[in-house]
Amino acid sequence: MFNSLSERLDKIFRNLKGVGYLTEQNVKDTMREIRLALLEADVNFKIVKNFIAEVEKRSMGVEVMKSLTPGQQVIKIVHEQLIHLMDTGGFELKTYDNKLVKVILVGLQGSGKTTACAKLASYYRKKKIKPMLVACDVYRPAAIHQLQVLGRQLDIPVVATEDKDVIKIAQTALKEAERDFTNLLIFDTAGRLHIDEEMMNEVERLKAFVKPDYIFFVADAMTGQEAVNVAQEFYNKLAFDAVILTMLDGDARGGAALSIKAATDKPVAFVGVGEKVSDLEVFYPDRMASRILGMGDVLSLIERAEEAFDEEQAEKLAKKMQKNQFTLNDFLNQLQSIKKMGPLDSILKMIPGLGSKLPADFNVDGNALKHVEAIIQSMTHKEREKPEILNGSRRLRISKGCGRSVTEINRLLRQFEDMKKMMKKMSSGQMPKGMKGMPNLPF
Ligand SMILES: Nc1nc2c(ncn2[C@@H]2O[C@H](COP(=O)(O)OP(=O)(O)O)[C@@H](O)[C@H]2O)c(=O)[nH]1
Ligand SMILES: [Mg+2]
Repeated sequence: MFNSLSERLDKIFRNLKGVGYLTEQNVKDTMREIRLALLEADVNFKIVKNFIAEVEKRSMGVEVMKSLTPGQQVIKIVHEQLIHLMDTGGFELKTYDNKLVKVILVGLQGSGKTTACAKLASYYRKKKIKPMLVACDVYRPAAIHQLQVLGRQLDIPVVATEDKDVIKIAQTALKEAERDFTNLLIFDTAGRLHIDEEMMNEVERLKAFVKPDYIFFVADAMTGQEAVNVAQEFYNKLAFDAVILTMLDGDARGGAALSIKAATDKPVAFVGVGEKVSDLEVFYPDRMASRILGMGDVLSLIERAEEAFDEEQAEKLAKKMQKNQFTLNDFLNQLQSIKKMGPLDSILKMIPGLGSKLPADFNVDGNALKHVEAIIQSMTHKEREKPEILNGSRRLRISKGCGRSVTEINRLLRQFEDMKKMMKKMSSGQMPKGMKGMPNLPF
């Protein structure tokens, strides 16, 4: 899928190969190509404009990672930006086994609503939820029949009456749902080929009466630029909660997936990937971004390069440890990048032969860490590089600065020295058996 877009980007980045660094000009050239590719893939032009501006801004400011080529660096940014654009913000259709949740599906005719109703019902029944379907597409007898067939196939009840008024059908459905202890009531509605006042008003009335917990807008991934207008009109009238994007198994282009979220700020929650009732998947922006780029190999390469980047840094530190040049500044840097790089234990694990010898319960107390950080931050740069200059009056000043006692500062410095000695020993291969000589770490 998304063939043209992925091929297009592939070609652009092939052209970028061999360029040593990202200049203003080659970022501009690349952005022009990406803009064309996205437009060709039917992404709405306004969304393309914002997207490009954002990617360009990020590309210009960024330092090209040593382990990436400039082309890969741009792909990384485009990929991240695509994910950002399609972010679901943690959207989830919440169901309960002791409470009724009501859902209405809306969208144009042929977008896959009726099929999606059955898919959703089947999906949630697997989660021990009791679904029921409601046929509110009163204009086409075939549509009612279609839902009934799907319901029979799944052994899920379908409410279908002779009424021509959707409110009457909904009334019946709500009663039956209550009697049946249903947890999930899914309303299928009529769609037209184009936006239509009458149809919109009908769904609005249904919404007012049913008071649904969720409204899903069902969109065909094959619809291009038009998807944005349709989504926006539906959103203005009905304020839907999320999108089900169908036909993603076909030759669909990227447009709708990218555009609807940006236009309505409502996330894609599910994707339809086939005609069978089991062909429903939860939407993952990162997977979709990878599919849009069609560059699985390149992306995994980038991931590996990023890991290598972390390892590079860690190796530098390990060398410093070996040479006994590890300072309080390095230590502070480590503390501060704990979230990103993993804590000191991960650095220690980088030292050849040590990783397997660390005790299993080797971990770090978050609060103690904050105190250590505060103490080091109250030192001058020079003090951190050469802690031996820390005399009594300096220690008193630091104590006042960080609100920790001098005793605590003394303990930290003693432990840091012990730790350094230990690191040197360990990294030169003189590991004490079973970590018996392990000093108390400052946390
Ligand atoms: N390939 C494919 N076909 C689908 C998908 N969802 C629905 N369809 C088919 O698209 C056609 C229209 O679907 P339908 O549910 O009747 O659309 P509605 O008019 O919105 O209710 C039917 O032939 C479905 O089998 C999908 O995700 N992939
Ligand atoms: Mg239908």
